Amino acid sequence: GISSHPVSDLLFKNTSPNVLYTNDEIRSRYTYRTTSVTKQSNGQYQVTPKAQLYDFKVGRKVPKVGMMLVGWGGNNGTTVTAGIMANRRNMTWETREGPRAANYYGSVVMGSTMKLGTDPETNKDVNIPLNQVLPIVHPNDLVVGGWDISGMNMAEAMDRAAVLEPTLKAQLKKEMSYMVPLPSIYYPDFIAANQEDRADNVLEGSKACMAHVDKIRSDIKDFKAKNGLDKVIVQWTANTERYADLIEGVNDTADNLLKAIETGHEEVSPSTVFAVACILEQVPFINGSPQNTFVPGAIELAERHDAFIGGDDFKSGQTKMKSALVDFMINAGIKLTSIASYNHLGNNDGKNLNSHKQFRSKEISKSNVVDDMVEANHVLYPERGEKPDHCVVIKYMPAVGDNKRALDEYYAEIFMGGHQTISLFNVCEDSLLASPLIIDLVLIAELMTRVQWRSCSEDGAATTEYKGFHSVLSILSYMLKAPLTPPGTPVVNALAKQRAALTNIFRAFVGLEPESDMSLEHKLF
Ligand code: NAI
Ligand code: DG6
Repeated sequence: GISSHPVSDLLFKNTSPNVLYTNDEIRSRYTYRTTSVTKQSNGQYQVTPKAQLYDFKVGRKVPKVGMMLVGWGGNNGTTVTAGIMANRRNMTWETREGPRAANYYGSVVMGSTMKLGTDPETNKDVNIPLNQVLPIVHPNDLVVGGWDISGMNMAEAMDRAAVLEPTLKAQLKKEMSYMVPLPSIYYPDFIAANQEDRADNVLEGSKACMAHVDKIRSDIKDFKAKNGLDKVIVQWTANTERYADLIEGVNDTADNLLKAIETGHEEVSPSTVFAVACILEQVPFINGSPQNTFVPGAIELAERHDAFIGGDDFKSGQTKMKSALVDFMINAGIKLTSIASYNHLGNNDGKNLNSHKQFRSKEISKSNVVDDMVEANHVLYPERGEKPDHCVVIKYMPAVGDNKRALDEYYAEIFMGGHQTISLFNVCEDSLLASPLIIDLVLIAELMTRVQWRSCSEDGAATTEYKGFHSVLSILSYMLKAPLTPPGTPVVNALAKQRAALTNIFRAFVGLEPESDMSLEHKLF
């Protein structure tokens, strides 16, 4: 039953006997209902409803958190840092369109709401901000730091990025000029050759070594100590790297990967070295770029250390739209037959992607994002392996800077051999879309470090010890183009499903049923 512990810091209280509020935790007992399906020899499906009881507990104490970014001096790094500082100080600034004020638009945690339930008196839905469902860190309280191979201070780097208004930058300039990225590791073979001229802040050595792992670990420890932090989350928002070759004996297992780092194998990328350092330090590490940072050995290492990892590649403009639109079309019974995705951009990301191997990493992450939706519909796509043609083009056009242009044509077959063509022109201010995702990834990853679960039998007796979620945080999928999932588990790209998974898991932690949108209360009377 409900304890007498204070719930006054929470926006709502669940009166169910399945939820218990203690000083330190919210505990819920939750029945997870699924459907087991087996195909009989006569072709008929046998369907069996299943119910599994779980206990969840979520720590209520919101910790002091540091966010360390790899690639801090880049467009995303400078923009998210400036954005947090501007919000923290409630800044306003003049633009030619009038005054603007700091906000967190584009953050699903800070800017969206979730239906809590229905008010019986008014019969209307009650919606609450997503960040009020559970105790979540406020981004204004994040302490930001990180590494960059460019030693430019953050004020100058913010100018170089050319994203924010001069009137805002002027207010942030002084404080940001004292922020200087830590030296980073630079293995030139992994990013485009055209990045070499900014690499003036690098640690000695041009291939993987344990000294680099140790240095990153000590940077994290120092940052934590210096700022009095309870936790640190690290995120890769540095340049897109080329894929690392997957080689047996090198990066296929945790032990081989550690050995490969010790012996300086050339197929270990900087991002994998960062991931390994964070895993060993038990600090969550999220990859915001498309390369295969999480080689099998890195995933095994994370599992071994119960460390959280998440990735890959922020899903900001074009792909977010794609994973909503394709979901709509295919679920509407419309046969999508081709997607042509063209984009040009003029920021440093675009410059780096001008190089073929780095482009290839991005092409892969942008191309696989409709596969699950297509595979789920064998009515429209009856042939094995049948899928829409999908082409991704990226061109570097310096003049447009961070204002990426994304042009998409969706071509579909409709009733009786007809066609539907949807053309989209999406002008995405790239770093302004990516920055709130960086924040969401940190806030949700941090929350997951405070969640524990155990299984129970039907009579309610615990059958396992409490432990954390699986190391691979697939709950972060909504923010990512190529979601990493625990080995052997399916990838979900459809945007609505990703959001439902996120909000329904949050609901389970506070003893609420998944939102079914049945609204029977408005239909049965
Ligand atoms: P950027 O090029 O402005 O910033 C990247 C920064 O990383 C640069 O300052 C560079 O000096 C630094 N860097 C490169 N290698 C490094 C290393 N080994 N260690 C530390 N720093 C290193 O790029 P931007 O626009 O900030 O994007 C960052 C990444 O995020 C790119 O990989 C991009 O593809 C990815 N991304 C960006 C999205 C967006 O909407 N802006 C969306 C999806 C992914
Ligand atoms: C060009 O596509 C450059 C890329 O880095 C993208 O800007 C970035 O991955 C965001 O892509 P999307 O498809 O999520 O808008």
